[in-house]
Amino acid sequence: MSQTLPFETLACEIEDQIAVVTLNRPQVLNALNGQVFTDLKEIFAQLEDDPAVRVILLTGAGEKAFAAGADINELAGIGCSLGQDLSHRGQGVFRQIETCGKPVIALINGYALGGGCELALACTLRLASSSAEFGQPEVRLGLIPGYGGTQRLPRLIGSSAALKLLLTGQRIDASEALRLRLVDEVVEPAELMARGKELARSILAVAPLAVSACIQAVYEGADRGLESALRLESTIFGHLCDTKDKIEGTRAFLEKRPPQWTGS
Ligand code: CO8
Repeated sequence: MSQTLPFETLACEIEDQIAVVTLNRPQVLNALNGQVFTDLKEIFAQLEDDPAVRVILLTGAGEKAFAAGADINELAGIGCSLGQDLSHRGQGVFRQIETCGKPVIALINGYALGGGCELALACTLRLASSSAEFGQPEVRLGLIPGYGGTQRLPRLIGSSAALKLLLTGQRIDASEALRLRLVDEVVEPAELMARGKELARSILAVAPLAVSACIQAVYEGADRGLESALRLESTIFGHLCDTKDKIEGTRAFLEKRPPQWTGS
């Protein structure tokens, strides 16, 4: 059964444990204004708490854009203090998405520029349509990324490749984004949603607690030195050893049957 949740700037449909969140301001190429951040914060809080949702797909309405960045109408008049506040608020929402404990797969259906590219970077995985374009054009507006782009982009693709994008503001196409490992896969536009759902289903087939544990180990470990990160891995591994799903997963393998996960 599918469920639809209404929001002013986005749509959300939940079906078969997969939530599809769609940024819905196609008339401005899904530019991210204050209301989008309010709605994203609310929907991700709901999806995090909803046991019926295990994978989240995030995309943009229309055929042109995932999101063409922060809404430049809102940027035009702001000064230092408000700029810092808005940057901090947006970073908080993107961090909430990154740490919601469920895989969030960006389906990048068109322009992913500025804050739109930063939003994709905050997702767990990125699939792009072959028509997608990426860039951090903030320098062309006299700015830098303010929603985490200067930090997540170099962590994902390396400092040098990231600085090339950040310093020039140039756009790259989907095949170049794949070459840089900015995205994980590129598919034809008509196949993007189907491929996203297929990937989501392959995650749904494995143990739910192990999925969130992988995400936690990778993200928390990345902020630590190797020794500390390895201890974190052992700690999380040990906790999983006490779960019913680990008992079920190992037993099912030995009994040569499919496992029945309970998420406990
Ligand atoms: N903000 C507001 N409106 C936008 C935006 C945007 N980012 N992008 C497009 N639009 C609007 C256009 O103004 C236009 O509106 P209208 O029809 O009323 O004129 C409509 O969307 C369609 O756009 P275009 O006519 O420009 O479409 P084109 O196909 O000709 O061009 C582009 C598409 C290349 C994507 C072009 O629209 C463009 O360059 N957009 C701006 C991209 C950009 O610079 N993004 C970065 C913004 S800055 C940012 O993201 C900073 C994030 C950190 C902020 C931290 C604190 C607040």
